[in-house]
Amino acid sequence: HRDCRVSHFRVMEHFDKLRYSGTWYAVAKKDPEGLFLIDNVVAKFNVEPDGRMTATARGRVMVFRGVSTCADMVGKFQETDDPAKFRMQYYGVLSYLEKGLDDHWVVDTDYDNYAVHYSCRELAYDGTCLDSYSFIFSRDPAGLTPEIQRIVRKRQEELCLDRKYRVVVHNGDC
Ligand code: DAO
Repeated sequence: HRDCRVSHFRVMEHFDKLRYSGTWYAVAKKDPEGLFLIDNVVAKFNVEPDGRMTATARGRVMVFRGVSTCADMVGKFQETDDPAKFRMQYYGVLSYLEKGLDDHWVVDTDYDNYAVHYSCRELAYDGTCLDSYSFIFSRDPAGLTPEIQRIVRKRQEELCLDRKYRVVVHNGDC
């Protein structure tokens, strides 16, 4: 029987934000309620001189009902007791874009090929997640090797999100 309580999910051990920095292509995504980032999603993580992690992301986003555009988003990360668990404050370069404060957990990464991200926006009374989103990131926009796909699938199951992901296409739209 699987444990789907969010506080019991395992995240990356000894997370190293410097090795994590650089460009990541979103190759798959589990959407939250009211999806925002649609496709062509590329995130660039940085470590600022003061040691804080920041990110910029570009991609096709939903602006309002059925209308999408390419947008640049900015994320600033607050650290927590767990080095792999951040609070991410995000906003759009243009004021009408979505903004908010989300959990940003690095569940697993080998730094060179793949990363599994997770964010729960709303907990249920039993500690499971009511509204989550999750990105599968790849260093290579062409995707992940079968060997790494097996690792990623395992993590998706552990997050109780197996079969909830869709492919994020990169077709040069943004
Ligand atoms: O796509 O539906 C959704 C939720 C995503 C919200 C976060 C978007 C902003 C990301 C900022 C850069 C960090 C990768």
